[in-house]
Amino acid sequence: MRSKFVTGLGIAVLLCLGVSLPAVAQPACEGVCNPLMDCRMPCYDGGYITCGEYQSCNADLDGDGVLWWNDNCPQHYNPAQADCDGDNIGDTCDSKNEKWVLVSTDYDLCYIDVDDHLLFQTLEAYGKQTYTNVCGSGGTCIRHYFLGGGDCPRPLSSAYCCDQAFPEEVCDMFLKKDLCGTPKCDF
Ligand SMILES: [Ca+2]
Ligand SMILES: [Ca+2]
Ligand SMILES: [Ca+2]
Repeated sequence: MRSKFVTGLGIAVLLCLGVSLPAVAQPACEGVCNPLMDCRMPCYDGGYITCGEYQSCNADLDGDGVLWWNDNCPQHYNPAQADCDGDNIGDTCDSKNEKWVLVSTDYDLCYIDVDDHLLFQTLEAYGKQTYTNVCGSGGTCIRHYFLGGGDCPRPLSSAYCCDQAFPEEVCDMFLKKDLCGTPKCDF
């Protein structure tokens, strides 16, 4: 009882004299600090500091005035932060800078059986849609769109099957012809 009292009294005296107790061990700065780290992260580098003092946290590595966390191209100088397609990757570093806008729809220029099932079971008719890219290098692509389909008895001719599922003029226009055009859209 007496020894505990003496120990407590000793710590109280040290604190009153402004003597610091040993700090809790911190990880080495070089081990924990990087451009993605919170600048308040405490670490050890010859003294107890933070990643901010170590100058390796949430940095503006490309010097465009936007810190790493907020920079949509953290390793490319792009102070305007332009992002045409709105995917939070800046135009300067966006490998797929695409925003496709539908510009026209046609009815009569596509495959009627894109899956090649015409002689077996299924008819599928497709029209085409033309898209243009309003971002980056621009460009145009063509996309199929589904018009309709129907089942076809196996022994009947493909032309007959088509006429059963669609108006004759539709079959005449695009039976087994892929006139959708290229390049095909990859979406
Ligand atoms: Ca930056
Ligand atoms: Ca940047
Ligand atoms: Ca983008």
